[in-house]
Amino acid sequence: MSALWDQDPDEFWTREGRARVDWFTPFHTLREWDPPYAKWYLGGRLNACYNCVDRHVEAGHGERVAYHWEGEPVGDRLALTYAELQRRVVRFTNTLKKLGVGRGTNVAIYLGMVPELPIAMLACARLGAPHTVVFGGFSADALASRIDDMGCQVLVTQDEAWRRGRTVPLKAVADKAMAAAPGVRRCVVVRRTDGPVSMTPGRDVWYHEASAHVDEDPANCPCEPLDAEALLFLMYTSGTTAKPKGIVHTTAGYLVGVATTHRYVFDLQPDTVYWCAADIGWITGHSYIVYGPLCNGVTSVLYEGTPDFPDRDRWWDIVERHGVTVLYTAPTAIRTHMKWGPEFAARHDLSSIRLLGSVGEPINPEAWSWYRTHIGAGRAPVVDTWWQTETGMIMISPLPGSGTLKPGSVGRPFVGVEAATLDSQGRPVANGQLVLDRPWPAMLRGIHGDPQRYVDTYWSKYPGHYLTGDGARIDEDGDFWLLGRLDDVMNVSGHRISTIEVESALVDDRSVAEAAVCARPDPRTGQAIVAYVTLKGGREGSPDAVDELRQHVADKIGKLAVPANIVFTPELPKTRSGKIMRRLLRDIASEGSLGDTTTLADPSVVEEIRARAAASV
Ligand code: 6R9
Repeated sequence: MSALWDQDPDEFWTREGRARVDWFTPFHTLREWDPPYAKWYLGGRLNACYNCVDRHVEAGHGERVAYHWEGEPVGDRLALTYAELQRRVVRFTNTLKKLGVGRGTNVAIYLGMVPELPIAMLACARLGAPHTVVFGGFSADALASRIDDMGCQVLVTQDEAWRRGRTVPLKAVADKAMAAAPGVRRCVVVRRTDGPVSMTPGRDVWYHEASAHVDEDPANCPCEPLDAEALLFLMYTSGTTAKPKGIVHTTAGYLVGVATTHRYVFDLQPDTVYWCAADIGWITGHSYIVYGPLCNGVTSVLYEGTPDFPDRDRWWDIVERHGVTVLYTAPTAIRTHMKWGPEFAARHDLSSIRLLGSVGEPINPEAWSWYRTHIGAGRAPVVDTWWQTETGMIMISPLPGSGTLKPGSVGRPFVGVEAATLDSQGRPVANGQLVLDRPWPAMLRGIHGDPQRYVDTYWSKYPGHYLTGDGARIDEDGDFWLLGRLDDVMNVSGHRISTIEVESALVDDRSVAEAAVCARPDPRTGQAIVAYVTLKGGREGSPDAVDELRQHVADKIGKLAVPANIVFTPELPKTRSGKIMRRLLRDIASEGSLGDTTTLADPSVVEEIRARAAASV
């Protein structure tokens, strides 16, 4: 495989651009780079849905399974072939058309891991209607702000989602969001649990009713030929301010980038059964459950539930039944299985597994070894893949069969990716800020509605270099080791959450005077959120106050952002110029040494907080 790395990047991406994707009009120019803006495959016209669905059917692969869908309730399953996927996508597309969706209509999708989720995304792509998928764990406020920011006119949701045998009322949350974001004209509701929902006449329609008499013939529902740079979707992600950023991904470069990396990193073979156990609501799911695997025409598993329902061997039962050959998941999930013990995996025959992947946060060597030993029978390579919502595709990763794998290292940059580590002066060093130096096909095209923020966030610290926000070390062999975020972004169970976003949610509670948030290491979730809170009027904290604040953060952002610890303190440690000393709070939370405290305005505050932190829940 090392031959892959030796290729000229432009030749490589030209060839992959032709090989991975079918074009309605071929591209004439590989790339235009007008820093910090890149365009790829200029002049080309294509459709992502056509490439993910129709062409496979036209090529005679209609009977191949696209998704083995596993519902959370045991036995609730569906083998969706490419032909059946095509019928369902056409049906969804025609239903959206009836509701006035066409090229350029923005659509928000708030669904759990049901087959209609990829189907709705593909229907949007077929029409040239950009989508934004909002993870089902986000709150009404978070959903509303995304709908508003993108200007979505249509929302697709479901009655309720299954979660560990209970139901989560997605439509009720969507109702609240639509009340706060009145731009939504139509809401399509997929029936899943048949639980109670309220429908607003004129706005809300049941999908099964609206689609009842809709044509399923692809011949009458052509895929729109779209410009290579047509907006495919926005994915909102946390930055270093309270407002999430709408990361812009366009059609051709994104599709070629994810299909190419998916093919090489996961060493696809004709018999590959691939399972990425992420949620489609995150970039990992977009790139490596939907667009990459479908573009490559592979068979994937799509699972609705959690790893421990009804028992802790659920994943391994799925692997065994479908003969999964490639499994791609996050370190936090691996550590959870590790905590439960290897006996659950041992109940099943996992001998089909050939390759294991990891993504989302640094994987500690213990988890890496456990994964390889207990899931990979001690022989499957583990590829640790580094990338971001912004990069769209895997950027740094070992390639299977290309040399020794080092537990904890993400290996080397992918073909055509130039990565470096810089010190604060911008000089290359062995251990520093990870930057990317050359445009790649799936790179973000900007932040929706905020070009200045795009420049400020990624391109101003080191002009000409894309700033990842991560720290990394490069060893003597040129292998990369990721060291975590260097900015105010936390990583909890592989989910990106900004400290400022959580602080704003806390301060929004009427009882809170001031709040500071940081992360501490956590053996299972990687990081856990610690909040230091000063209540108004000198009030002391109480267990009720803790519950209230946790609920408030869940309402403002979602349960994923709820602090693990809340430390009430009469004062926050500040510099003489009034800045909160976050580093100090991080040190306290991590029970590390406190370092330099000489700039503190009132040193006694620290001891007080330390004592309270030790006693916090
Ligand atoms: C794909 C995804 C991106 C941030 C990234 C980094 C962390 C992702 C990693 C990793 C170490 C890996 N990250 N993969 N850190 N090793 N293999 O996760 O996107 O949600 O945008 O998060 O996640 O800190 O900057 P996203």
